[in-house]
Amino acid sequence: MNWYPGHIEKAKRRIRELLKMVNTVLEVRDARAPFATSAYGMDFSKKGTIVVLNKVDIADKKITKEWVEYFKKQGKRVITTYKDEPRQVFLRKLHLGRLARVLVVGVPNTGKSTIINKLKGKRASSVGAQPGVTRGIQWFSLENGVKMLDTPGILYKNIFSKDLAAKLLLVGSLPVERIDDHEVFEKAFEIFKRYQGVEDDFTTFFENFAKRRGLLKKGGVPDLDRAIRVFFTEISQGKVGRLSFERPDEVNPEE
Ligand SMILES: Nc1nc2c(ncn2[C@@H]2O[C@H](COP(=O)(O)OP(=O)(O)OP(=O)(O)O)[C@@H](O)[C@H]2O)c(=O)[nH]1
Ligand SMILES: [Mg+2]
Repeated sequence: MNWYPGHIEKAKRRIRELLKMVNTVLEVRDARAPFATSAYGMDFSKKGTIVVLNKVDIADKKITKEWVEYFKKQGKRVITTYKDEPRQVFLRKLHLGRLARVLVVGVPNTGKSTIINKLKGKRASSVGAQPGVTRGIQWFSLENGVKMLDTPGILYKNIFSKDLAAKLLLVGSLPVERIDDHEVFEKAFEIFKRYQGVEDDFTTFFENFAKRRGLLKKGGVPDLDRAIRVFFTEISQGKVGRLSFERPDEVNPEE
């Protein structure tokens, strides 16, 4: 299970260098799986770090509250947001000082560029539904001398567990078409079942999904591969409903 485009390794090196030039880090995580979407292997302890739980519009409200409490208990600054939150409301939460130098980091597809665009008030950085859209590193100037740096999504070189891969798939940080290990789909489906309260087994669920959507092969046979692809793409975009995939009490408190 490896999706590790060359630009990620390069980006990690650059981010470590750029850390020296900033005083603030916005660590953008997906509110649906804030542990799985932490910025792996980076040490931000010397910077003022704000954990941004993004996409709360498609996360489970109650579980998002649990996560906010979890991060507060750890002594971290945490804010929640979503792409349609008014700019002024978001800015107030961020509460950036004058001349703040801000590095925006996170795993692919968590909404880093969307946040920059909101703050810039226009489409300054490219945004896309698939992971790995931002390839380069770019400074953006805001009012009050604030400068922000958009960076490409980063990942572990080796994703160490299928559970982690499954959660990254569910939030769209790993591209569904790059997953070659069927167990990752099964694991992701188990997580979906647990949070959604679905009873079906894997094959029944995807056969029914394929039939419902008309995803059929010759002879009317359900096309399971396509059904899997469509389903996991839609769930990552929140089209299956407001769902979270991880709760604080499941994760190791050491982080
Ligand atoms: N529902 C919802 N979708 C969001 C939100 N923020 C971003 N998105 C969508 O998530 C996808 C990824 O957004 P980007 O801003 O490109 O994410 P990124 O973190 O810059 O991604 P990379 O550059 O690939 O690392 C896009 O389709 C956005 O429209 C949000 O708050 N809610
Ligand atoms: Mg981006």
